[in-house]
Amino acid sequence: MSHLGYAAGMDSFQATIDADGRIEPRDAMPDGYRKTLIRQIAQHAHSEIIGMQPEGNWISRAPSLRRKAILMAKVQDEAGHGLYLYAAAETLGVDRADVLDLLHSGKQKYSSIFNYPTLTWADIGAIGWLVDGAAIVNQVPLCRCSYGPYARAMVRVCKEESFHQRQGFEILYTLCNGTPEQKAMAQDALDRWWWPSLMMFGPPDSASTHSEQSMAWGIKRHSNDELRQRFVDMTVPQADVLGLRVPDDGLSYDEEAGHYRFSEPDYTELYDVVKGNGPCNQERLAHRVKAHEDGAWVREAAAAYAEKQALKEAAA
Ligand code: FAQ
Repeated sequence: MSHLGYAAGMDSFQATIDADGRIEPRDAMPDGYRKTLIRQIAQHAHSEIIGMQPEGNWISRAPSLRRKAILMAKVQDEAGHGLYLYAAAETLGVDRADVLDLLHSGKQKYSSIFNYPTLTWADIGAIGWLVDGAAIVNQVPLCRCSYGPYARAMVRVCKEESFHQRQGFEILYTLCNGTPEQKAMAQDALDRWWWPSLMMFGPPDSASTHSEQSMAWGIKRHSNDELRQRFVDMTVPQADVLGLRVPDDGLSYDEEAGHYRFSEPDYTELYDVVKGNGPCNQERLAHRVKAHEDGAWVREAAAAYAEKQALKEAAA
C-alpha cells in the first residue's frame, strides 16, 4: 500500500473508532490493534478449551443423570465458544494451527482460573456461579468491542454463559438447602474459588499494561478494576441468598457509594499462576497437548476428505 493509501486507511480507522463503529476484517487497522486483538482473542479461545478440563473431570461423577446431561452440555458449549473465538482470530490473518502451537508451547496464555483443581461436586457449582459469572461481567461489554467478528461472537457466548451461571447457582442452592455436610461443601468451594475468581479480571489498573490503549481503541470498554467491582456488587447479594459467607473480612457495604468495599486480592498469586506455577498448570497443558496429538488422525482425515471433495467439484 502506498504511503498515502496507508494514511487514508488509518484516518478511516480512527474515524470509525471515534464514531463508535465496527472495524471489519478487510478494513485498514494499525498493527498494534491487530496484535492486541490476536493476543486477547487467542487467549480467550485457549481459556474456553482448557476451561473444559476442570469440569470435564466431574462428568463421570455427577450425582445424577440429570446433572450429568447438563454438565456435558455445558462443557460442549465451552468447546463451541473456543471454535467461534478461533474463527474470529483467523479473520485477523492468523492460522488456528499456529495459534494452538503457541498455546501448546506455553508461549500464549490462558486464564489463570483454569489452573485450580475441582476437588468436590460443589466446585462445579462454584465454577458456574463464580467463573461463568465473572466471564459474563467481563464479556457483556465485549459485545460492544470495536472489532466486529469478536463482538458478534460474544453475543451468543454471553447468552450461553448466562445459562451456565444459573446452573452453577442452582447446584449450590440445592447443596445449601441440603444436609449440613452439603452446605459445608458449598462454603468450602466458595472459600477456594472466591479469590481466584476476582483475579480473573487481571492485574489492578495500576499494573495493567494494555488497558489504556485497549480502551482507547474500543476493544475493552471498562478497566479491570471497574469490572472486578461490578462482579463483587453482583455476587455478594447472591452469596447472601445462598446463606454462604464470602471469605473476606474486609467486605462491607458502602451505602453512600452504593458499592461493596472489598480487600485487595493477593496479586502475587495471580502472577505466579500466569507464569506457570499454579496448582494444575502442568497437568492442564499436558492433557491439552495429548488430546491434540490423539486427535491428529481426525484432522488428517478431515483434510483428506476436503481435498477429495474439492477435486470432485473441480472435475464436475
Ligand atoms: N489470566 O494489561 P492486562 C471463561 C495477562 S473465559 C492469565 O490487564 P488485558 C469462560 C494479560 O494477558 C475466561 N493472564 O491485559 C469459561 C497480559 O499479559 P501479556 C477468559 C492474565 O489483556 C467459564 C498481562 O496479564 N476470558 O472463563 C490474566 O488488557 C467456565 C497484563 O494484563 C477472557 O479471556 C488472567 N486472569 O486484560 C470457560 C476475556 N489477566 O499478554 C470454561 C477476554 C491478565 O501482555 C468454564 N480477555 N493477564 O503477556 C480480557 O478481557 C482481557 O484480556 C483480560 C486482561 C481482562 C483477561
